[in-house]
Amino acid sequence: MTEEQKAAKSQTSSVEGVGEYDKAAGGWGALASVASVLNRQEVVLAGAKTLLRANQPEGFDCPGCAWPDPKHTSSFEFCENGAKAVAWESTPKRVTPDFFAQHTVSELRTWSDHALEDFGRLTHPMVYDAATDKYVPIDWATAFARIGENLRALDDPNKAEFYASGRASNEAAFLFQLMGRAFGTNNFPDCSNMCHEPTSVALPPVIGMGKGSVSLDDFQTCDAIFSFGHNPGTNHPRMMSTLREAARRGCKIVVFNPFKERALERFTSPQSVVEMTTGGSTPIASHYYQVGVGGDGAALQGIMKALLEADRADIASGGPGFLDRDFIAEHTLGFDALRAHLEALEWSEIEAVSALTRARLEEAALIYRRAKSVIVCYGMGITQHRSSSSVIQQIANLLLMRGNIGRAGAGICPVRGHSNVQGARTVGVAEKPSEALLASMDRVFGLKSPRAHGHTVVEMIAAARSGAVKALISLGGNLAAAAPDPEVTHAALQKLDLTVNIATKLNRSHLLFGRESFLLPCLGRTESDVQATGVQAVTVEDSMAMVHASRGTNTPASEHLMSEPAIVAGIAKAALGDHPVDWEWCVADYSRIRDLIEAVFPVDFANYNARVLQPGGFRLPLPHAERNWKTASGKAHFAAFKADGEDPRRGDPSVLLLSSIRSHDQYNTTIYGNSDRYRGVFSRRDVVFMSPEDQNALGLKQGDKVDIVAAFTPDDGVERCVSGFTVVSKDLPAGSIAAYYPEVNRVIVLEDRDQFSGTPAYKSAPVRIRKSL
Ligand SMILES: Nc1nc2c(c(=O)[nH]1)N[C@H]1C(S)=C(S)[C@@H](COP(=O)(O)OP(=O)(O)OC[C@H]3O[C@@H](n4cnc5c(=O)[nH]c(N)nc54)[C@H](O)[C@@H]3O)O[C@H]1N2
Ligand SMILES: Nc1nc2c(c(=O)[nH]1)N[C@H]1C(S)=C(S)[C@@H](COP(=O)(O)OP(=O)(O)OC[C@H]3O[C@@H](n4cnc5c(=O)[nH]c(N)nc54)[C@H](O)[C@@H]3O)O[C@H]1N2
Ligand SMILES: [Mo]
Repeated sequence: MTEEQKAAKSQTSSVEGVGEYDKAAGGWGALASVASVLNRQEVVLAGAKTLLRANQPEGFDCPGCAWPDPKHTSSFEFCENGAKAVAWESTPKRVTPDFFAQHTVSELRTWSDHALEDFGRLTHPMVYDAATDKYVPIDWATAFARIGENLRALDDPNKAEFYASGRASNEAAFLFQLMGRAFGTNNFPDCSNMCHEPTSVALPPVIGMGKGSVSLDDFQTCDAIFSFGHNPGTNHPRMMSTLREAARRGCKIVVFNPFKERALERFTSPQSVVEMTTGGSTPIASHYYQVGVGGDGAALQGIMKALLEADRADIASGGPGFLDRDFIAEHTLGFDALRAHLEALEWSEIEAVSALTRARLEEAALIYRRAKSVIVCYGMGITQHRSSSSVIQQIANLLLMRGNIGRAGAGICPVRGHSNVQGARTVGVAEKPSEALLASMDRVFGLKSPRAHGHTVVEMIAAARSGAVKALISLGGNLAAAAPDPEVTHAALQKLDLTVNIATKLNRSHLLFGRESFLLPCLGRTESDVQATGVQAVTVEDSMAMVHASRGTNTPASEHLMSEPAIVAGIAKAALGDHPVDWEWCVADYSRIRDLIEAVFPVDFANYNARVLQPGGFRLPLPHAERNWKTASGKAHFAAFKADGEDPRRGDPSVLLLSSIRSHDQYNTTIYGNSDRYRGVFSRRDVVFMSPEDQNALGLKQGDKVDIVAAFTPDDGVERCVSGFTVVSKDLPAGSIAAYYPEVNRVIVLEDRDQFSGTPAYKSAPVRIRKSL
């Protein structure tokens, strides 16, 4: 019996596959789960050996997440979900031309996301054949030539879109954006647009930089870590070592999350012999606040309001107060306006929206002010709402009030998703490029880069829907399944004339296209990449701006694969000839691409090729970490909260807010398996988590089958609904419910997004629940 079956069996619940997980996160359960994935993917010895090379100096960067490694030189650090990501890629299973000969595209569309990817790695370049409704093999040269012809036939370069998912290396991403810009467009919709885009747009105006300011070292000296809306036990398991060490030395860990996430409560380190052999674990959160979905802006303002009230009282009684007044005076603007804004807020409003009491928020404020140095970490629970950008600015405000940015043990820590999502942005994959980037590109390559901004993901979908764009080249990812509102998105993708997917595994995006569709299989991170001058390494940037090399060692999944840089170069040459570079020359030796990156970013990437060879790589400059504020005024800014979007419930308290989350057994749209161990769900994903209070109000009980319906039907008049979900009781704030992404994307309408960044409000979809018929 597997660990999961045992756990499921020991449950008291009468609902199939639903129960409690009463152990700490991590531990033997994590090891057992890895063994089971390795087995399912038929990864035996090769996979296990591959694992040992993850995040090693001579190995590859783990494709699992963007959390940094201790100097990227440590001994092997076990990570359950990193292991799954590696096993998923290094599987011996193959999707060959024979597979495609057996299944029409129409048939494949009826398969689940799990089933599509589970067949293994793509082996040959393929092209869609409308006559048979099948993908058929094509040779690389012909594929490139036809793609080039299609691109050249567009009467406007802005009719093409260049989508990137955050796994591509700096080298691949740089060539990709060079190709797009030389082609004449800034249409670079990116997975970031669905992820940490609010971080990238909200932080530059207030602290001068859209990246985190902390390094791993800061976690060793901070006195408190505030964690908002991220689930590291599942999504950044290596972060658990950092949190565990902090907790063990007495650092306060203060969590804001509607769910009681097990790993944030207690964790057994698979690295700890003592914990593993004695069944022990380490409590992680010292304080847990179950904030209502979408309530973080109110909670943060409540903490700041409480801090100001305590500060005023302290000053009145002759104390020094609790703000860093010197820092505020020397480094910031806008404090008085923020103070006035916070003072005018009603506690009743803060309590209603945050679902937390004034007393609890005062307690959080007390922990905050008692800590000398504080780090705030946050993830998708913060970035995927209607007012995410403004909420992130409240995080910056809170830190600035006590000078908690730009000194040891303190700072802001957006926890990024894809392993190189930050790097791809750094090297130019940006739909709203800075003038500095474009000027530099023009200088180095003799281009006249377009100045008009390009499309984000949501804007791209709207443009495809209206027929304004005709071609989509995707460097990885699964846009069709990741984007909101498949009702609209899928139809929009099916209006395109040209679809090109550079991918490792088959997914839904490869099945939703209009006329011509090419499927171009590429090497993965774990595989050895040999070009004309020999074996190549690529480089990536982690969540803390460390750039380091990654070198795969596995034999490629098929002899027909090409590397991502080589595929981009192939398309670029076919579309643009040798303009503005000799693409083949670049790809023959990736250090030439790094030289070009250095030429475009001479300060950040100075001596790129030499420095990346240093153990652990090098850190990109982070001026805000040195209190050098790259804002228009040269100061950091306090920015009062603006509810950019309307109230998601539109004033109707009976509307529930649905947060769409990841299970423990998935990587974004890649579904490894159907369980979510820590939340007590086994072998199924068709569940909706709901508090007993909401169930009572709706006359429901655990096990009932329900439909989830978007509360507000979009302009097209078509109701957005998903059916047959089973109610599972969870300790959640009333009015907050949750279910898995991407199954519920249908009820996330395109209009529901952060107004500033365009990021879909995946974590607060207004919905109603009705009993299934
Ligand atoms: N194994 C694995 N690793 C991954 C990924 C994966 O899918 N699987 N995805 C990668 C990517 S691209 C990303 S972006 C990251 C995602 O990593 P996370 O940021 O952890 O993303 P989620 O799992 O979507 O949800 C985050 C947490 O937010 C909480 N939450 C939901 N709504 C709210 C809210 O309104 N307020 C607050 N405070 N909390 C809320 C949820 O309960 C959950 O604990 O992980 C990366 N790493
Ligand atoms: N409802 C809801 N929707 C969401 C989210 C949510 O929390 N809720 N999260 C959003 C977030 S944070 C993100 S980042 C997006 C994710 O959006 P994407 O990044 O577009 O999606 P992924 O699922 O990560 O892409 C998986 C595919 O990438 C391909 N792939 C894997 N490895 C490689 C590689 O090395 N090279 C290439 N070329 N291809 C590779 C495989 O074919 C695989 O099928 O989804 C977003 N969508
Ligand atoms: Mo992400």
